[in-house]
Amino acid sequence: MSELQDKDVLILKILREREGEVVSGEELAIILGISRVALRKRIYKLKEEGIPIKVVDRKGYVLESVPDILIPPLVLSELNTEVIGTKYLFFEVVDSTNLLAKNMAAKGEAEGTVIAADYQTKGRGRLGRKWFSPKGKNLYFSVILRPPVSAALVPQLTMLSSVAVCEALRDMGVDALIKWPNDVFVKGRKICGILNEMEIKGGKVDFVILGIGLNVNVKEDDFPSDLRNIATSLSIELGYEVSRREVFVRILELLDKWYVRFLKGERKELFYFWREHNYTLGKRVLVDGKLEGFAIGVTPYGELLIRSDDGEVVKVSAGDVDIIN
Ligand code: BT5
Repeated sequence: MSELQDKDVLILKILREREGEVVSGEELAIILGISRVALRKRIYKLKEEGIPIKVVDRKGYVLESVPDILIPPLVLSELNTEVIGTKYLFFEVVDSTNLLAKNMAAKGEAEGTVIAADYQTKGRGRLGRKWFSPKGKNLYFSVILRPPVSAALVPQLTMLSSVAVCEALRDMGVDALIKWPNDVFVKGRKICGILNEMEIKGGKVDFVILGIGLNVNVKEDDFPSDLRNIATSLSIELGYEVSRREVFVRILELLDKWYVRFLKGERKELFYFWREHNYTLGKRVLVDGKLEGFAIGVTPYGELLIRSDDGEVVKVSAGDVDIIN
């Protein structure tokens, strides 16, 4: 976190700890080690960014409520992680957070940087498909990682992303399951899509982008007709509006937890979680419209094992899976 961001985060932490109470400018300025004029400037900037801090004449500042926005000082004031979110950037609109993250990573942006947007004009799925990304309702973000592992282990990061999202949703009481290789489903409908992209340089993994799109507050009517019967959102499932920021922070914290374990080589639990909350295993599936059989397992490298009707077991490392029953 930059020093500039640091001070804004601290202001918000203090005001939020004492929500509804007037905190004097003098006290805040002393804690932050800045002048009262400099403090005032920061407060007005935070107000411009959408945080409703009330200035009480000659008394100080009070935060009465916190809106559901994703600006860095607010997100960072709630986030408790080791690697993921060490730097966080938020944009009102981008073409695709994955494209932006890829460009930034290619220019050397550090591991752990998170890039989010309020909406995307060219949200991307796999194989050139589109990701429906309306404004102000959902989460669209990308994480830059530089794992010091061989490319063969990178598919485990897809597992890791879907596990983190699935765990966050299950903690909220939603019956989320992981559909191989990169989706999170609730009651047979897609709630989250994950697009992980890898760049290799000199035979080594240069960076990996984890791109996550989660439907949070879209209503059924908001979906285009082709998605209405196959997609869902947290608010549809829970019956109430959900704080995007709360879910975002929780997912980042879980990504961090699983990533730190991954780096230490502790991958068994990830595998167990992935298997236990799996939507694909044990089902009859059709892969890429041509290979039909039972999904019987997954390898440590994230490949799906299909037993076809003639008894042959086939490993699939990428593809689209339709569940037949
Ligand atoms: C995915 O692709 O599921 C990966 C989606 C990743 C989106 C995130 S958002 C942040 C980051 N920046 C990006 O530009 N992308 C990532 P795939 O498995 O190919 O699925 C795409 C298919 O999902 C589409 O063809 C639709 O059928 C369906 N779909 C599109 N938008 C959806 C949505 N919002 N909710 C549910 N399903 C959707």
